[in-house]
Amino acid sequence: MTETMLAQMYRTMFTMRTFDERIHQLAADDAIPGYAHTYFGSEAVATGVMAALEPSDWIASTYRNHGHAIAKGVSLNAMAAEVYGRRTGVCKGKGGSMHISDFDKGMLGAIGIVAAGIPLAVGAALTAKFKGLPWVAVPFFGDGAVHQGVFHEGAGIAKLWNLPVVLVCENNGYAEATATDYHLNTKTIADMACAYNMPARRADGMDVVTVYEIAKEAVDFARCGGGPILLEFLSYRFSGQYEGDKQIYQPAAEIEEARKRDPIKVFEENASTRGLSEERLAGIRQEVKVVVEAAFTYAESAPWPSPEETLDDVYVSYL
Ligand SMILES: Cc1ncc(C[n+]2csc(CCOP(=O)(O)OP(=O)(O)O)c2C)c(N)n1
Ligand SMILES: [Mg+2]
Repeated sequence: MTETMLAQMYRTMFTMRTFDERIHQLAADDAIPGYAHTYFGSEAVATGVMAALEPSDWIASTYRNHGHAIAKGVSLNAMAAEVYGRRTGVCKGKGGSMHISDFDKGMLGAIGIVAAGIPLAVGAALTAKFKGLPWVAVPFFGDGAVHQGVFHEGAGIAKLWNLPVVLVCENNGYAEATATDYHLNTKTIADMACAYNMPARRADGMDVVTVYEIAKEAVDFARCGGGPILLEFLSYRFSGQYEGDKQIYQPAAEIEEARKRDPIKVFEENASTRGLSEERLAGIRQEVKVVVEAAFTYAESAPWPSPEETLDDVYVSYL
């Protein structure tokens, strides 16, 4: 892996962290409408997987989508404006934090309904197969999503039709207040793939380089006609389920233990052996802070949609 690629990964992870720290504060101040969900603890997953994708590949996401959107290259200004509900938002202010989508960047959509991104990505993969396009489609979903019917429908049909899908499960230890160990019937999520005769990998989701290497192999496999594959990455949800959740069900010692493997810290600890100096990292952090701050400044003064536009782009017109 080149120094430029590693530096870019650090920049992406630090952008996610800085963006969501701002969201955390805005939600606490009641300055943004609607629910917000932060991605603290899983930054390495979206970053590593996206580094293995081509710009023309597709992803689908969840309400916890800011990290995915940032890694897929969605404009920070347009994301911040969206969170504020402004007209210049990426969905013209109609979606808010939970529903960021940008087809131009291959971001099919973030959806509040658990697991609902899976069939969207499988659909994109079906299009690729029909049209002979070299796309790979990646739905990101949580550990809780594997109990939804559409996870099984998506996995089943993707395998049956040999579609280029890389199913990426972010096992962050909790589905709302329920610990993963408590809600799973199988020992691991990766184990579920055998029901669909699908290959699977389970790996550390805190080290971005590990995530990248595993994702790259899986993406190449799917793109070359190998069919779908399930990846389970182990991370940890440092934040509550949503902004405002007090996390009373997550033991303090468990959070503290998990924070020792904070993906940004893990990267920084290994940076020098990977050829990146502390000065280089500090420079990246400085640049990121300026760019993220500028995005929120832009958003705060962006125009509101007018009342007449309320229903525009909400419903599809086939006329
Ligand atoms: C179909 C559906 N059922 C229930 C909910 C309520 N809900 C929102 S988030 C969530 C937990 C999902 O956990 P997980 O898939 O592990 O994702 P995480 O929040 O940990 O990223 C639930 C049950 C929902 N949004 N959609
Ligand atoms: Mg979860």
